[in-house]
Amino acid sequence: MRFRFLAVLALLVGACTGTTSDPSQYDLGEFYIDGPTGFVEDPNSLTASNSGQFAHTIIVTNGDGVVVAATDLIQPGETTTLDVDLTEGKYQITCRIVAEKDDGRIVDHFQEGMSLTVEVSG
Ligand SMILES: [Cu+2]
Repeated sequence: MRFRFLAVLALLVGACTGTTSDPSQYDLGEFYIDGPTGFVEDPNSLTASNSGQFAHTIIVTNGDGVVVAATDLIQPGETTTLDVDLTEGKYQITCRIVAEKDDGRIVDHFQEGMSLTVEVSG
């Protein structure tokens, strides 16, 4: 009887420590934002890691285009956690860096593809 109880406890501990990846983790680079596109409830925070060679940002806008959360510049190799308070609805996560290259060309990270639509369903 005692042995069976220990076996059940071991299963429960295994279930709790089975996942190590952050479910609200986003990866940034040139020029993409990779990460989850749906949440069943407010994730409370988003984590963004910059795997690229340029600085990036995470800007969260709601369905009306209003900014509801934003990071400062995230330097290459850095990870930032952004607190959010998201009600049910669709949001857009974007990087809004607009930089001028040495040759005078303007690079808009949003237009280059750093945009992701995320839905909070409850
Ligand atoms: Cu960017």
